[in-house]
Amino acid sequence: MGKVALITGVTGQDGAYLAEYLIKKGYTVHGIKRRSSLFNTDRIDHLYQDPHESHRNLILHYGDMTDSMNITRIIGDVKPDEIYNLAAMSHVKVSFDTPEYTANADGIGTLRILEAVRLLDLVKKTRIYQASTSELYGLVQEIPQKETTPFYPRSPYAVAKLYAYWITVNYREAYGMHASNGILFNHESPLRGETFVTRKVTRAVARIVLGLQKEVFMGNLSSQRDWGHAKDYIKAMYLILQQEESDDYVISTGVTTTIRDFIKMAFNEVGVEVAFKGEGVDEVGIIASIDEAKFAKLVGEEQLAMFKKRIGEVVVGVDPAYFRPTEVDILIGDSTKARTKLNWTPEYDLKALCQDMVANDLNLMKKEEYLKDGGYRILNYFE
Ligand code: NDP
Ligand code: GDR
Repeated sequence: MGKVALITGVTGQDGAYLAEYLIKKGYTVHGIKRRSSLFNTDRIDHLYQDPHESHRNLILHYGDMTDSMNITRIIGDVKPDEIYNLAAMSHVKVSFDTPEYTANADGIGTLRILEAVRLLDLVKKTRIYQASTSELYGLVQEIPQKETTPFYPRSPYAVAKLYAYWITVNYREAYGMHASNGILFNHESPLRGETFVTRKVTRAVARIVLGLQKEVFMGNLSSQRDWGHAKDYIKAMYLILQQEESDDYVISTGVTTTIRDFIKMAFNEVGVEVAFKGEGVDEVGIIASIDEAKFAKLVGEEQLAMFKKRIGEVVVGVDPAYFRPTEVDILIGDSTKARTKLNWTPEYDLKALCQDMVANDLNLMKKEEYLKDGGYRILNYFE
């Protein structure tokens, strides 16, 4: 018999990759999905099986991290070998608008899982992975950040995740639970939510070169992030739960890059050189030059003829609406512990990640004709 895993947040970026990975390993995966007025299962539709099939390896349950009884009932029914607690209100900027909800879902939500496992007498059976975050380091006290670096959270999201981190450690120490924190640095992919910075950029690049959008407005261009590929990071989650002893691990690439440089990289993927000039809210990115052969091959001859006319024009602007009340300026992780103890090594570097995301969004935007206006407006109001 294969193992049974329960994934909260199965409809999210990481939940989708992890579900696929575990199913391939022979697991039966149970996923918790919130009720929504639309399906919202795009990321896992390829894994979906009709409930009438006799041997399913993906089973969905309606649930919510804010509902203790529901969480306890599902864990009691499923009796999983492993729980991956990935569900969260995961957008840092939005957490300033919804701080109480964020504390409830991201902080107390984790307690609900731990307490359910304890009350249901599953402590010896069930291992728990908690999705902790590099946002815990916030106003960084050390560069690079590792497991022993003190935390200094800078958003309601990070403060909620700080509670989740420590309650996980506490239940491990108090009750001998196999409960571990993965302190994951930013990880992205073609499945990344559209309002996180990398995906906002790769979508915008695709739309701009296809002539669907003139310009993209960004927030703080100078912050620095250590970005990896979600496909590599979900493997670390799995490895953490396969260890005999539970423990906490930093998962990162060890390379940090500014938002500005990521924008340049993304445009470069389609042969466009963007140069930045000006400062603060007046900073702009302009089209400096085009590698015509590359652009024509990837985007199209027709689009090249149009885009050449835009050399010298602005494609990136700054809108202070996207600034955060308190910012995390720089993140760079030291994942030596995970690399030595878990034998974890990422396959993707930032260039390969960026290439994957731009290629995906280019294909998508070539199809997504209906997004012509709506997609652009949504991006500008809700990031
Ligand atoms: P996503 O935002 O893509 O996915 C979050 C998931 O949580 C979605 O399935 C969402 O459901 C679900 N969810 C949100 N609120 C609730 C709730 N109240 N009850 C039940 N489910 C809920 O996040 P990622 O996949 O990127 O991240 C996974 C986890 O890892 C999160 O906890 C995040 O905070 C953390 N993390 C992420 C990092 C990253 O760089 N991606 C880095 C470090 C930590 P719905 O689809 O309905 O919105
Ligand atoms: P982050 O990711 O806050 O690090 O949290 P995000 O991609 O939202 O921001 C990264 C940095 O980019 C700057 N930025 C912008 N961000 C967004 N979203 N939109 C913009 O227009 C923009 N312009 C500049 C931000 O200010 C920030 O400095 C992510 C989430 O996945 C968390 O759940 C996770 O815990 C951490 O990564 C690790």
